[in-house]
Amino acid sequence: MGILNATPDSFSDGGRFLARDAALHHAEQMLAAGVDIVDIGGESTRPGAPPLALDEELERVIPLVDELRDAGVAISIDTYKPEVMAEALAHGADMINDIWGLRLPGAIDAVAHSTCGLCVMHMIGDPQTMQSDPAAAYDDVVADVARFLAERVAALEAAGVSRSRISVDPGFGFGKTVEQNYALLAHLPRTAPADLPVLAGMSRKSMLGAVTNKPAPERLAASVAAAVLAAERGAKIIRVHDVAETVDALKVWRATCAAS
Ligand code: 7PM
Repeated sequence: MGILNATPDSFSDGGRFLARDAALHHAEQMLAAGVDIVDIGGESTRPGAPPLALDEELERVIPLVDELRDAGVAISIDTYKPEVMAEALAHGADMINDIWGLRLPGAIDAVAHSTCGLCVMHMIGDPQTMQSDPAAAYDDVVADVARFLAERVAALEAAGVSRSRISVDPGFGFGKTVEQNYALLAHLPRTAPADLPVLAGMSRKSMLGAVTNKPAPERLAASVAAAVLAAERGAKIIRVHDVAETVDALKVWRATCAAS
């Protein structure tokens, strides 16, 4: 899954992909590099970031859905707003990726009657408050995340959503300490119901900066390493900025799997 920022204030792309043409160019590069899913995000979820107005998010996201709908790639929408979900699905989006785990009022209703794929992510608090005291937020981070994700899956199934549509994500960097993020990576299979695909998103995140001592633009090698470690632990979808490099690394991992 390649990240397509339709936001002017993302911490690692610094607004370079604000312009629609630039976003489309970026999408084409990801397609050429072998991406399977393009994840379009209109709102930065940077800790402390102000929420984006609905109209503005729609204006950033929907034209990209229209442009990429027939490009031969699955389109995912990174949003927690039910109105954006509904509008993107009406325009042909294939998947909804919600950092709020479809917890906001109306979110489940917005997706229940479609056949789109879903990603349910774990997050404690909200993007403004989640890093306030992550160390104290869990008994056992792996068990707590697993319980949360199982509950969200149950809520979706109770609303009539088929399990076959759902993927789950421990939410790296969303209200976790560095140690907690690495515990989730180390024990990735235990964070999720065994039958559901796991999505892992660590690309350029601060858990990588914490051990390499490098800023976001210099976390490529660390991001690729994290992607391979997640794949090795069963992740089926890896959310990344650097598609070409990650695809190469995963080819090496897959060739090794095939030989073992
Ligand atoms: C600022 C801070 C900008 C954080 C962007 C981010 C995930 C996601 C994001 C993830 C799923 C980023 C995050 N992260 N969706 N959306 N899983 N499913 O670093 O880990 O890309 S936004």
